[in-house]
Amino acid sequence: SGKIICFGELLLRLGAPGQQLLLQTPTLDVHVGGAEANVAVSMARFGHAARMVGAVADNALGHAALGELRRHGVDVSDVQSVPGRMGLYFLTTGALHRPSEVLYDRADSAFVRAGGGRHDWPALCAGSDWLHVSGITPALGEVSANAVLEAMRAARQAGCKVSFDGNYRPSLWQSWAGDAPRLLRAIMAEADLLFASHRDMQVVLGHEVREDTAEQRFAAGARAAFEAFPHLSQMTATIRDSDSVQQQSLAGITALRDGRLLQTRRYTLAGVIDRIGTGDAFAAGVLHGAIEGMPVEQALQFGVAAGCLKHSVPGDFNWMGMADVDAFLADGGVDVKR
Ligand code: KDG
Repeated sequence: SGKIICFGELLLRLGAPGQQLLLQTPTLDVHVGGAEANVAVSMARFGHAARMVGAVADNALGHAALGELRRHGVDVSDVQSVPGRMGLYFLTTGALHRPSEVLYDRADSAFVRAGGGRHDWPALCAGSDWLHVSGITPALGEVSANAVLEAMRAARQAGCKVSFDGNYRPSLWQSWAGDAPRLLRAIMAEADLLFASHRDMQVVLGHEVREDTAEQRFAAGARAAFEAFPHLSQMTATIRDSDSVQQQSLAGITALRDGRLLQTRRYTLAGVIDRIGTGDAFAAGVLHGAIEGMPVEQALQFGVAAGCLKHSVPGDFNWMGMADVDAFLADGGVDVKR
């Protein structure tokens, strides 16, 4: 097992129960989320020493969020409690062909105000094997973006590997005032392991990736990533299909620098309970594979299995552990395409 630090914003999720609309529900279900926290929880569940780094509001909401992470065995001693408000998001779960909707209420949160908190990055990174960050934090503003870069650079200096998940969130990038392509380029250049979809690469490229199929779009994005980042040896993503909300299909895909695409079989998931956090469950699975020294194909398979299982668990966190993933995988398979 390994030591991983996850840096990012913890959010509270307020969801309309069942298939209700926010407009009609008198009650809301509260869950704790935040993409990097979701990864930290999965990693702890897989038996790694996971440490969350960041800042939360110094009030009952922030303390509750920390309590949830502790419950999963995530070390939260480097999440600072600072003045300000917790970032929130409201969720309406989709039904039939009505997609789910996320409404952010996170502007000027305690995390953003504190620039993610003040941390001794060299010391944190020296004691860790991996740092995991995502494109959500830089999309929150310049101060957060600089904090991500600082963390990543400290990690590289300390010989701690860096995992970056683009996690493209259009509503956050739309309000970004600066040069987003340049920023994301600088960030991705620091990553050892890159999770990115063609949508993340569109931000980097500053133009659309036009291909017919999801696989082709991913491959085009990966080619662009390999051109832009000579040190990168692989790029990974999930490919999903969301025509119907209750039935999803999910596959894991990795492009290797030598031009090969590794793709898992596509799993069809009927009766979806909750698909928020799928990408994070997947990233954690792939990271787990990397830490355990699995071949890329096997790590990809483990990641997609974890992502599939997340669809069965309410909330953002994936409660599934290694035994659950292994049981799921008894049924798995990877196709190698040229
Ligand atoms: O990946 C899941 C996240 O989107 C969710 O936890 C909320 O962190 C979040 C965000 O910023 O969208």
